[in-house]
Amino acid sequence: MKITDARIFVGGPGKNYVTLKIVTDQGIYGLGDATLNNRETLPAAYLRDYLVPNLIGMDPRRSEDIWQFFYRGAYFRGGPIAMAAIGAVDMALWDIKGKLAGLPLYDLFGGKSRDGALVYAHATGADLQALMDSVARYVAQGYKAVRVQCGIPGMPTAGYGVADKETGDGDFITDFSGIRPKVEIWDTDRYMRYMPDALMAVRERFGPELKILHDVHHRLTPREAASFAKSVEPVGLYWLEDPTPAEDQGALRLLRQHSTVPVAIGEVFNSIWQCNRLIEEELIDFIRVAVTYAGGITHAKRIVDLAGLHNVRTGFHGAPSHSPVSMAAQAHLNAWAPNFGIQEYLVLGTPACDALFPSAHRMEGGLFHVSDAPGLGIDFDEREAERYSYSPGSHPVVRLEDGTMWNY
Ligand code: GCO
Ligand code: MG
Repeated sequence: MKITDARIFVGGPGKNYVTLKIVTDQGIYGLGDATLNNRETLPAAYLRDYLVPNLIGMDPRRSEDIWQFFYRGAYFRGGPIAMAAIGAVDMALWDIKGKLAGLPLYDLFGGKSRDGALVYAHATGADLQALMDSVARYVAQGYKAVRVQCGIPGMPTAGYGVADKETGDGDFITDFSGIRPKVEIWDTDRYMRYMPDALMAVRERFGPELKILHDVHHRLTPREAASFAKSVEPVGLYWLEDPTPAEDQGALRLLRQHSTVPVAIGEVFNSIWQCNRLIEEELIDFIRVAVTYAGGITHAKRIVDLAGLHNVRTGFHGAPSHSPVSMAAQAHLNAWAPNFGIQEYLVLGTPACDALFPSAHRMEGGLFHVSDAPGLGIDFDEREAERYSYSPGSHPVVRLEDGTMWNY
């Protein structure tokens, strides 16, 4: 069996999805997602210039060797761009493998460990009242877990994950448009004073059953994070996400010594070497990698297995940055993983997305039900893709009030 063609598409409804389609001499094809938010042209170029020319003629069944060939063979290994490109190839090869076997991927991993996978949605509000309304809408739809972010009185700009206007459904998506980033101003003291009470107010309004998550988005120092974690303890959070910038694996030791709040980190990681210490020292409770830029199913599964040895559960990244292709890959891992925790969920379900990526994956009652079609169980409509093209974007940048650059 041989790979005869590999095509890359960039674009999608409101997003620059990077979709890879690998075609074989047996008519079976596989799909992969290399979307890297606001740097989408780079994994696309890495695929086009380096990986695709090598893929032609390879046996697609040898997904492990192909992964090693591209990873070890690069000499300058890793990084989000290369790993997103390798990740897309890997997903597509697993998709082909599943189609060849006539089995959904979860069966190749070891079979289903659960029927539906718990997901969480993003609730947000410019103020606490708007946040409450947003949470109420998700609860009414059957969500059992909700991430909550809200505006802070006196904060110069809206802050991470916060609606700066009435969005109607409360499902706020950051405005990434334009190549020059928008500037947000951040004030740690205001955040630390206000947010614990706001989170407690959500707990009091919605009761003990709702799983409440909160994302600090890398904004605190290790000492601040430890102090913040202590102050939110009475809320009973499901998790506290990215309390500190993720590069420093030692930063969470202080938090761990002072608090038992569950910690989730890892959406920016692209290698097991960025989280092995966090996992082995049991400094975290949830690992947040994404199959996209963590090198595909082959590498993400290694991280999940290591995590399982240390009581660390999964909480895969699922921001709108990911196309339904990598969300499908994660859905198969979620169905199988003995140490599954929760899945962030925002992508699938819009009519435009469903038209571009048809599938039988479905959400019901706050649970994600994976399709039992062979492979990833997702398709890609190339004619529909012709409607979309690349549009440049940028993450906002963050400064303190005196102008100092801070972490977005
Ligand atoms: C999350 C993330 C995202 C990121 C985004 C950056 O928890 O969902 O923090 O919202 O900000 O993926 O591109
Ligand atoms: Mg996050």
